[in-house]
Amino acid sequence: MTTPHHEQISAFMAEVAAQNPNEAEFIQAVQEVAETVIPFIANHPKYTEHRILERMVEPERILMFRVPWTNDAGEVQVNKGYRIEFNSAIGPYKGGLRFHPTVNLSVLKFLGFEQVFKNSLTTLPMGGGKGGSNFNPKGKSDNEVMRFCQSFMTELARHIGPNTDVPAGDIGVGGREIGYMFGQYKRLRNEFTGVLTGKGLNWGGSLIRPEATGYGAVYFAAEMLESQGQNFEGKRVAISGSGNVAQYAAEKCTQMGAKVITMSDSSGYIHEPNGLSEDQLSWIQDLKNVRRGRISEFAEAYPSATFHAGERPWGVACEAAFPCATQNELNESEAKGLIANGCIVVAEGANMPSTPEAIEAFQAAKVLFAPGKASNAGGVATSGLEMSQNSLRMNWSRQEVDERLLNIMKDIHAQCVSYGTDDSGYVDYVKGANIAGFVKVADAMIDQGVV
Ligand code: NDP
Ligand code: 2IT
Repeated sequence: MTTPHHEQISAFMAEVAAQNPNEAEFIQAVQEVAETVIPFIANHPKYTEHRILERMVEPERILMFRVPWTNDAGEVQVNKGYRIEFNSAIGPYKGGLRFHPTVNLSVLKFLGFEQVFKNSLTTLPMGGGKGGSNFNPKGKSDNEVMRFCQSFMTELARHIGPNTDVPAGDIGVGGREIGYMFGQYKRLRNEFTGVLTGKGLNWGGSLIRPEATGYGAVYFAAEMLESQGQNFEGKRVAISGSGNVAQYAAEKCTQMGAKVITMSDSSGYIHEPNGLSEDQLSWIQDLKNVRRGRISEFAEAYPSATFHAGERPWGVACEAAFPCATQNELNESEAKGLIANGCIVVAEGANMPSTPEAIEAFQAAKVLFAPGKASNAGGVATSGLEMSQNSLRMNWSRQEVDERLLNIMKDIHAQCVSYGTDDSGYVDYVKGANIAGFVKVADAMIDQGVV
């Protein structure tokens, strides 16, 4: 890429690459920020003087620990545990825990880095962090998951707290895992406190938190469409994933009059050309959240649908796409296929699901493209609302939380428009989100001195 600041960006990235070898995902996430923020900094020398970006790419603290546990056969198992406390300039470290065999330092550093910008965009006082383990919950019994979570929390509890670091869920960590970890924290500390978010409703959780990431992504996409005088009515929507984010993105799209024609998991995607009905979506929620089965079973239960083994859903014709599974799950040729098939809006529910080349293709075609750090911020924003309710020792109604979520997503959209609109009127939401997220954290870092 050639910009007036090409040399500064290259020099900065060469240093980041040298300092963080073998961390491809982390470097990818930093590169995207550097390309948009370095040209901005060039006109705001205070950020250069205080070496803000150089400090922001270095996590404040990285914790790595052993997680030993025993399986149901009584055999000793061992996994790696991590927590990356990335930036606390504007609030306690905040961000999810991911349990997946692909978890490593690079993946968690990319997620933690993006979380800093995302949390800043929510308008709430939250710093950024991320953690997790290479533990694979698939195929494990509830008792095995419980023993793993208890062992993981036995170490993590030393480092977190409601005013220090507040973890939540991510891939492989949902209500069940948060429950086991909360129970162990309470037992170790003898303290009932809001140390985790995504809690159960009768022990400190917030209404709408389970729905928030998916709903928020759809609210954000609706704002983008509205800016072009459009809405979701009758639009065909392709969604990847079938976990927490995907399920509630599908629910909200359907409520807004769209037809959700695909969902997926790591073994393939299902295509339901008529659009998923409410009953079919409930069936998928039960399949994934209760029976913990595979998406292929949907096509066996509903003959109107087809299952495409080993494929991703981006080849279907649709007007809107929500990648809601994992990083780098939508590449350049898939992006070009979506564009050729008439896709006009893409909102990332997952973190960094589009490759840099895919993003470039979307932007070149003037597709409405929202990066995850803007469009999936509804999850952590509602975690912030859960923290507020815990501090107040009160619970807000479903309607109250949903309205706050909607307003936060509108606010994030406005911030992106404010920093990302080019001379032709096209909004570069990547640039807008990166600069708006950066400014708030950077100014706080300057105020707080060299720490
Ligand atoms: P879940 O564990 O609930 O669901 C994950 C889904 O993605 C499953 O369908 C899973 O399929 C699929 N998936 C995971 N890894 C891969 C892979 N390597 N290849 C193909 N498919 C894969 O996670 P969430 O829904 O919570 O998270 C999904 C994404 O959204 C992640 O990027 C996460 O970081 C992001 N996110 C989540 C938030 C939240 O509040 N939960 C908030 C903001 C972003 P399978 O079951 O086969 O593994
Ligand atoms: O990526 C994310 O924003 C999350 N997994 C949610 C984090 C949170 O603290 O709710």
